[in-house]
Amino acid sequence: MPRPDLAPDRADLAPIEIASRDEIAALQLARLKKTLAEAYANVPHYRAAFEAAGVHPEDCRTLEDLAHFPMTTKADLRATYPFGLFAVPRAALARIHASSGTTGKPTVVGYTRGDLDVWAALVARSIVAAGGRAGMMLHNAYGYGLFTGGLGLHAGAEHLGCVVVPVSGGMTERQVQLIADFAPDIITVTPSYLLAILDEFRRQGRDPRATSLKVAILGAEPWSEAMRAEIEAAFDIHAVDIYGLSEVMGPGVASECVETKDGLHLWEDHFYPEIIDPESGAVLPDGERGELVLTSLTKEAMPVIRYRTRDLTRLLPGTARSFRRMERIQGRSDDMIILRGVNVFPSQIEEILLRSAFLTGHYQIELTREGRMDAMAVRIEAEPDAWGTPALAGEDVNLAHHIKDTIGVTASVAIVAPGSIERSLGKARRVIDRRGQQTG
Ligand code: DLL
Repeated sequence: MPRPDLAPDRADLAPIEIASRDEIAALQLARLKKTLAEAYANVPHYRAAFEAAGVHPEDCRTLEDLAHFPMTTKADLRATYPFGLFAVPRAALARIHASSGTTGKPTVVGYTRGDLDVWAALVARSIVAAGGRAGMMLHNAYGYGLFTGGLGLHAGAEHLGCVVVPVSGGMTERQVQLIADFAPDIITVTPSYLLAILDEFRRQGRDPRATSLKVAILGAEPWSEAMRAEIEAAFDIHAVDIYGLSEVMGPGVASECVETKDGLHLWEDHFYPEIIDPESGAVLPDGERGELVLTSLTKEAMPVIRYRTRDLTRLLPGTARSFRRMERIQGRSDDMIILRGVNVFPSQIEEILLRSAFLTGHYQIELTREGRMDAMAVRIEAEPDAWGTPALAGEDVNLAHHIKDTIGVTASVAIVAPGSIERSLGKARRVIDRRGQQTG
């Protein structure tokens, strides 16, 4: 049976989503000028950074002029920890979120009541783009707490008028039980945790294709087209991509439209995107791959000017909406593996591994140093039905060849038993780099 057509009616879209490019640019410029002026007036860090760069908010006369303004990095957030980039007094704040960060202090972000309203409206817009409607039930398995995923999706779903089931991550057995008993239409979750939920369906002997679910809204970590195909087939649902980051807001900065599934439309009325060359910092033309840099256009508590996301993508013209699209994030520049001089992203390896029908999306990449040579070992779990059968014979060697042919790096591939790779409740840890731990 074909999956239901979930494309929203044009009447369900905000007028700006289908406005002309000129209208969008005019709105962006007006909002950008205001944001620069407020950041300069209210945040000492921005005033100092603008002055050091010899620019003043009034120098921004066109959208392209933004390129003269200094960029902001995660290090700037750390240096001003916890509240140094806030533009409003404490009493004007309504919420704080933070991302744990692998090293050192967390990155702290703040929201006014108005910021929370905009965020909810943009997540609601993202849910509509994914095929959601008022009245649908949404099972939210993103983690609640300081992470923006849980509360972000929650507020957006309520704003739209969905029935929210605030499950959060974890207790996978219960996730399956609640999906079976409550019959939700939508699930919001990281793609890797949805695979853990899929395992649990099978463990309980339940048919994942027989659920009430129509669409999964997946994000917070990189995933591939091959993973989309696997998830859509396994659950017989639509799987769409949602992007965001706490420094800029949280989930709902960009989202995929279910009718096209061709990358994520950036909600350009609230965020101005640029793509830069990560080495030189130069702004690149649309269509070229580089690092995504985002400027908030309406944020009150913590405006961000030219925030370097570290996420690698490219900008493409709009299709289902007037806003520009960004291609699925290939990975973060921090996660790029440099192996014997070749740059590799885990998502490229994933794309190759998942072409095999006998393998699952549970995989991990381990980097070690043998002598002075770096080595990459990939472990991937077999589908339970295939494990121990001749179907897998020679598959490891085939995959290693594919990786060598396609990406140009030598990797060893081991197909391992179902359940042997650590599951995450949120963002999966794909790469374990042990190269610093060894001497050779
Ligand atoms: O992960 C916000 C979020 C929650 C997005 C739920 C989508 C769904 P952070 O914890 O601050 O915020 O992490 C942000 O996660 O810079 C990307 O590297 C990565 N990321 C987020 N969405 C995607 C995606 C949330 N759809 C960082 N594809 C970002 C690839 C993503 N990477």
